[in-house]
Amino acid sequence: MSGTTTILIGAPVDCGKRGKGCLMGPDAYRVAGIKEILTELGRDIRDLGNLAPGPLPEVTPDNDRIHAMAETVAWTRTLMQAGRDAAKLGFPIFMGGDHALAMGSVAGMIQHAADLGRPFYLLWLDAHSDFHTPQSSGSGNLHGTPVAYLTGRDGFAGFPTLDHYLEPSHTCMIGLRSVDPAERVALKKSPVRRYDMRAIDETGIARPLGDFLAEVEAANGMLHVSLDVDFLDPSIAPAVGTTVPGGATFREAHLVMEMLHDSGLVTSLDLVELNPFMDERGKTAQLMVDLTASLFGRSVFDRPTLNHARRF
Ligand code: EXY
Ligand code: MN
Ligand code: MN
Ligand code: MN
Repeated sequence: MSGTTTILIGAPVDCGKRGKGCLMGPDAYRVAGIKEILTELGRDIRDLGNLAPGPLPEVTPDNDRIHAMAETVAWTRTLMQAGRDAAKLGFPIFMGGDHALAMGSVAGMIQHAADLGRPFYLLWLDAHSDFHTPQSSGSGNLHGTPVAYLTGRDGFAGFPTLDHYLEPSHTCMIGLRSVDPAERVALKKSPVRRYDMRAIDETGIARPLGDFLAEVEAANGMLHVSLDVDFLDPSIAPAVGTTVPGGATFREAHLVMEMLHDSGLVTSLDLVELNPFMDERGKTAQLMVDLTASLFGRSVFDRPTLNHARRF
């Protein structure tokens, strides 16, 4: 991980679905000690506080199922710019907020990588593929659409047009276990790499991640990690509105973060979908912060010779 400056960006986005509570996420991460823990690991922390969306645009949703489109567009613009600015100074951590925030955070990181002339890669750790378009979404909840938007799929009229989009083949989804039929059809036609929980059961989580990291490293890519709370098994991470049984275990999740640290490839991070209103004495918030600590190098012993981009 290059440089030591880490920029905390509070993104209390709560418009990506109907159920409320993710707006409390950024403050829960602060209460769980994100700044102190990363400082102990040698990072220089700047906390930008909680951002607010810009003025609401006049936009007409494609259909009347779509929830809070204007607010989501406003957040996308705000986070894209804030992320692009922050990335020039250090490593941005977007503290959500629901997963709709990734429309802006990842869009900003894509433009930043393009500014530097480097390829951009996305690791999507989630029970869901979030690959709906506004037309295919049955719920109309836009937190189920960011990967479709970022890869430039049709159907996002009214959302910011991007100078650069995400290459579907540079996207790796790990943890899938709730993919809607329309998403499955679209994914089958796409080179997005996708690993469901059965694949993890069969090979372990290190193999698919190691393969992806090796590709990012070979390309000298920049890697953004988008960590959805529901990637984790609900028994260890109950504070999310979209729990799906059979998620990543405590050790699988930490191993992912430890390998990401060892790779040295990660340049930005989203922490999304935490709903502190549903938490049990802060345990999910604490786990998300501890996983972030693993990503930033917390370990029992140093492992200076390991490089997980090559090992698996
Ligand atoms: N696929 C479902 C929908 O579109 O409503 C559920 C999406 C949940 C999205 C969460 C954040 O990962
Ligand atoms: Mn998600
Ligand atoms: Mn999810
Ligand atoms: Mn390529």
